[in-house]
Amino acid sequence: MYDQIITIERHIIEQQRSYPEATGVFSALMYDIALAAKIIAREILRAGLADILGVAGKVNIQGEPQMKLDVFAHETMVRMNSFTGRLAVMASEEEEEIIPVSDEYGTGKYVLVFDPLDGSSNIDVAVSVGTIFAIYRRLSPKGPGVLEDCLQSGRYLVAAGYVLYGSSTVMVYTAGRGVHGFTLEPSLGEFLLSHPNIRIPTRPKYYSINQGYQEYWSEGTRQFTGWLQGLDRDDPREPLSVRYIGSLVADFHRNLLAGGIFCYPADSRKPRGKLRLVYEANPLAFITEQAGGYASTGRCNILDVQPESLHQRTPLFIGNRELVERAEEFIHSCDE
Ligand code: P6P
Repeated sequence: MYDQIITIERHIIEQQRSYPEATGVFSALMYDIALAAKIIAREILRAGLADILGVAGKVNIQGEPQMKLDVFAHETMVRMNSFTGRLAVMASEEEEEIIPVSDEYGTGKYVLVFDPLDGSSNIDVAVSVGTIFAIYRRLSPKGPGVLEDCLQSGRYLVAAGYVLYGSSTVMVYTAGRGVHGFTLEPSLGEFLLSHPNIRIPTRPKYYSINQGYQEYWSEGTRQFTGWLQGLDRDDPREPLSVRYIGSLVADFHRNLLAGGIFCYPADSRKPRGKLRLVYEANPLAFITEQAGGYASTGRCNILDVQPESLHQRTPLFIGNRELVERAEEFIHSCDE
């Protein structure tokens, strides 16, 4: 029975064996992220109870004022990666500027960008939330990393992943050799391999979009969603079920496992969409492509977009390739 228990640490080491030149630094970086995920998971679980049990929910065990969970997640990711000498620089959804790594502990060859807790507004209603991360090799030659290290296109990603804090805590990552999912076994404090070699199902089941914004959509997006619902007389199809949680990682994870498409299009109020290119769309696009799917802005592959600023937004259509390409066709033919 025990030879079937594969921890994320063992999995990363086995993946590392495929890279003869590997020095182990990348593997150690992935452990650091997995540990940060465990710390964040514990706090999220406790935060809910703090409100219910009335424990000193407004001060933490050090007697400090209780942080907002997204700040806590951000601080945890930064702390777990600042003094390891593995990174040149970090960037977070929670910080306007890049986060230089202390020279005191040496700077490494990797770059880590992340959204520490996406969808955190959902916590109060016990909806799943998530951490999203992406890893690049540095471009700058040495010393503290710079902004350009964080503005690489998704084509240069070394690894990407997310952690879903829900009914269970699931960590999914790719290092360019398939997509692998691990479920946290709280009694062991270990992420155990639960979803080896994830492939997006050929037959999609769901589509995810905020239908409430329909009046702001472009004609192309409107016609595309009509097609998804089987309403296009010229090209009738089996209607897909709509599922929209309003928490990106939760919606993405369900569609990755069950098949489908998640859409956050540009609209008349948000001409560049809402979601962030660098630390949301790019990592999820890399994972999707590794799982046999595709991610687009509606006009081109997300991974080919050259970021111009750290927090820039992008429209996002991500999931089954045939659905995403159909979205591109509607947008290409209907929108200017
Ligand atoms: P809307 C949460 O605020 C978030 O950033 C993503 O997690 C989610 O997919 C999206 O925004 C939901 O946005 O405009 O539909 O509420």
